[in-house]
Amino acid sequence: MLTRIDHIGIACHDLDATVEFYRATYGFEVFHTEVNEEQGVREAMLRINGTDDGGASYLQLLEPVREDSTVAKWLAKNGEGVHHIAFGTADVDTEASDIRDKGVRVLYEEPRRGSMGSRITFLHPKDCHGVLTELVTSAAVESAEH
Ligand code: CMX
Ligand code: CO
Repeated sequence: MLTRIDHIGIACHDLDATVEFYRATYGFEVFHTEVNEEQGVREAMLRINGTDDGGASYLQLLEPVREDSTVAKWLAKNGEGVHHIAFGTADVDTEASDIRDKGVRVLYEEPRRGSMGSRITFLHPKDCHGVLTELVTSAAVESAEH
């Protein structure tokens, strides 16, 4: 079961400037930052709402750290903007396999490491009416269940 919108991924050229826009305009503060080398991004998670990790959702601001990263490629083609949406689930492995069985391309054989110790995978945008879709099981859910 997909239980919530975990985050919206937004691609930007300048992470610090984009973080400052969200702070100055909406009052959203940075909850977490990290570099994910595998994904080729430096990212800031801005937490919105929710009183704990189970209820919150995030904006994930993404700046490429390599020319050949997927986000760099996307920015060169589209400019800044919404890059993907991410649904939260307690069990990304089962969700991914159920969705694969429906004929949607799941990009990774096994979920990979995402923000804040989460496990993530992606569905091909061409199989999702143009929306790059991520499935996420947060570290909080993982540790509560295992
Ligand atoms: N949203 C919607 N459509 C997208 C897209 C996106 N974010 N990225 C690519 N596409 C479309 C392209 O427009 C293109 O369509 P056309 O053929 O009609 O022009 C098609 O998909 C192929 O795109 P491409 O530019 O040739 O790019 P690739 O096939 O090399 O890569 C994808 C596309 C989805 C496989 C790749 O971006 C990917 O592996 N994404 C998952 C990983 C990721 O996005 N990581 C960054 C975020 C990390 C995080 O969230 O933690
Ligand atoms: Co994401």
